[in-house]
Amino acid sequence: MKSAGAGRDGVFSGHVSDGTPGAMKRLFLTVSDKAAPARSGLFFLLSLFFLNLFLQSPALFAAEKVFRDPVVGIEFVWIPGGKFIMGQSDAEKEMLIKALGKQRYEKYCACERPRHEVSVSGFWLGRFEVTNAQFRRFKPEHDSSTYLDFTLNDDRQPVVNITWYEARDFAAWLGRQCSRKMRLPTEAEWEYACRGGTSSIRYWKDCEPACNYANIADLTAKKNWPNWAVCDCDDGHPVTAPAGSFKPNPFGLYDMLGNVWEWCADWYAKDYYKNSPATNPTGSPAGKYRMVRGSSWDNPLRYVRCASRNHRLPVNCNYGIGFRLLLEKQPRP
Ligand SMILES: [Ca+2]
Repeated sequence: MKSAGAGRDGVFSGHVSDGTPGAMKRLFLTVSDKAAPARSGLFFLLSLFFLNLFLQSPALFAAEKVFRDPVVGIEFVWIPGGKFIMGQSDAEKEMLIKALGKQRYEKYCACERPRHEVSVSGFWLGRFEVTNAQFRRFKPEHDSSTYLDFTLNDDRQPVVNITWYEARDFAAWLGRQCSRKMRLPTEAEWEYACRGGTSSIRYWKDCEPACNYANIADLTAKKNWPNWAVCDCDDGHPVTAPAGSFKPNPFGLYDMLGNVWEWCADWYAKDYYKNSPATNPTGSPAGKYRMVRGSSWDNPLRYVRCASRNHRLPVNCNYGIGFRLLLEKQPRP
């Protein structure tokens, strides 16, 4: 704990663990000169009482539960388990058919239906997409390369041009270093985290500019590539943006939409939603493609949706695909 100074109005701040590995709770106690008599034993006892009350109320601090791995420094946010409606809504379907036509809709977007209820258990998820600097702790020689004249390789940009296998192996490597189980999220975990309790197409309101929340194909991109279909707003980034450059979703996760597509654990199967288990679904048992979710810096708004599904060969390296890590819940000591 540290204080802003004794004998004047100030704020004490510090971190207190609640026993969950890595779960830290930030406490703020304001102390005023007017409260000088309160240095008495009565005040001390009352403080202890309220401190204990806070510690007994995990929901109060749910948004503050964070685990930072000690090797690479990836910050994980606790995502409490729950139920949600997974998949594309009727309104979304109508919008997509209007934009793409019935044939292209069937080819690219019909796999996002039917909407169905899914339950997921709680887990920790990377607050940000894994960056080049973090990935190079695992593979120092990795180069995310460039897109035309623009670098994709700065330390704070999300790592790209990696295969699904490299993303999986990074998770296993870091998990071993930390004696924790880390992996890629399943599609269901990813979409649940992306929605953050919202049921709309995106985790922001339709009236808000997408460029406040996501790095997508925008007016800055159009300055460089006039033929691109772009969103009518300016996010300031022609290619990948440094991780965490935009507003977070309600779970405090950044870049769940936009910046880069994110490798997920599941195999792709077009009809999977018709048969998906209702609890912790893990995708098709076999397949040819692995799932990617979340859209990237070169996508127009119709791809930028929590329900949007895409897939690639696991050996594919792409300038628009990266990943974020999931840390499995640890048993309490
Ligand atoms: Ca952009």
